[in-house]
Amino acid sequence: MATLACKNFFNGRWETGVTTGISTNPSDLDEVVAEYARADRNQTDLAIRAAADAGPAWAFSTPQRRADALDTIGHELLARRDELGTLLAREEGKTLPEATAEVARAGQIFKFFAGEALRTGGERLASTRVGVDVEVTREPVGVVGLIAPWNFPFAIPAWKIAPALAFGNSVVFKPAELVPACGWALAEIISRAGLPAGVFNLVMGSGRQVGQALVDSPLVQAISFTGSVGTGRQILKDTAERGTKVQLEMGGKNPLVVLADADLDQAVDCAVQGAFFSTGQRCTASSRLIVENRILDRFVSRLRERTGALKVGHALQRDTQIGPVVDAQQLQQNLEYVGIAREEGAEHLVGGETLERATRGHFMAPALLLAEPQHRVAREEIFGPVACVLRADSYEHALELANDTPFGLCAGICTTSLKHATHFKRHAQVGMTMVNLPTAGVDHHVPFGGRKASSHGSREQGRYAAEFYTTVKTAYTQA
Ligand code: TXE
Repeated sequence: MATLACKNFFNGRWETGVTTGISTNPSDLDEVVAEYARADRNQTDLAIRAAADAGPAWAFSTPQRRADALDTIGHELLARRDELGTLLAREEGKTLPEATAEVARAGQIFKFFAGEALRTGGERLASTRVGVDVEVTREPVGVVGLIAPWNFPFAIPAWKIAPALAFGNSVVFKPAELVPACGWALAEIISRAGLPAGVFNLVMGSGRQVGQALVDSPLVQAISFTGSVGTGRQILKDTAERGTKVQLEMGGKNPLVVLADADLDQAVDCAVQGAFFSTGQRCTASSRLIVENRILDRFVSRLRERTGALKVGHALQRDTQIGPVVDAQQLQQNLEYVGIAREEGAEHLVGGETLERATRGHFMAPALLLAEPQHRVAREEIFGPVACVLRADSYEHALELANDTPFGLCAGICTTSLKHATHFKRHAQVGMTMVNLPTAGVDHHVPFGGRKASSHGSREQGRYAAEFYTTVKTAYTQA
């Protein structure tokens, strides 16, 4: 397929970078997906300046204008889901059905926030003083820097860009280096949606140059970041003195508890989907399967069989269930973790080796290990198709293990007991819980985010996104 030429977009114009980079297809390393413009700090500063200049007029634009623009973008994403899904599958490596669904979800997110632009309201309260009115309203924050990872190259940018624009902010968007073509394709749609020049800007390049310029700029009032814990914490430190508003979505080490009373088929389905689909490259992936002792053998034997039978291959092939790992570094990290787990004494149940296919790609057999809670494979985010099973003596023990992690994004339980499901929903120390569902796979219209080391700042998505993308004003009037 043809190689795309992708430029940056700032101040309403398409611009070349200071250097050119490429992205390749992880299913076929001989295929160059895109040649893209890489900006440096100076160019990023120009984009930030353009966003700052365009900000005030956009902030006072009518909600109808913002709603119309977002609706146009959402409509086009939905209409082109197959074509853009193919691009996503080529550049990131998720399977075609997963990729198409992601593009559709990005479209739905824009449509949701088109509605939110019109619904932005406030409150009017009686004052404690006679003859005084109090109004509480929401205003845009200003210039927002949006830093995205590679694993959801349409959906994550969508759930940052759409609310930012809906509430009247101007945007500088930096996609991850592995997926520039997806970022560019989204920007290209946004560039034709009738926004004034400078309101939306795309700047591609490295985290150290482009990302850091966003973090360091005094003109950027808010940063929304999704990525690794290390980078997220660094951003928090770097912005602390200026008091930039920061929202961080970082890692997960999500538990799926399987109790002895669970519907076994359903539990195995949840585990396979949650642990291995999207090649395990989801912050919501179920990487710890905490199984009650009484069904451990039966569960493990079924899960091992299902895992071993998963079809790993080229993301565009029809029968592929698990696409390739995103790049060589991530593949090496996954393989290293399988090695570390074995050295630490975990039992290797299935998978964990590289696979040869007709094309040169980063193919890996999903790996399953029977581990102990203190093993690194059970504590650290791996971000690949590597899951471990942990034994639990009882529900109480399972809950304790589920919460025994520095992370707190999501937690699932498979059970037919209402009592345990209800208790788990209340006591799991996470931002999202799932009962008889995989931990991965969430709705776009409700809050997304976690606790502990997984997240910082207010929630993304749904109506709760207003917390981050607006600032509240309290106005007093003497009648
Ligand atoms: O993340 P980074 P990477 C985890 C996962 C993965 C690891 C590394 O474990 O193996 O992170 O992935 C930009 N200032 N997750 O390298 O480096 C960077 O260019 C500002 C989990 O992709 O955190 C990219 O756009 N920005 C996660 C974004 O930050 C900087 C999803 C994320 O990059 C920057 C992705 C800097 N100094 C990775 N340095 C999840 N749980 O969802 C980098 N960036």
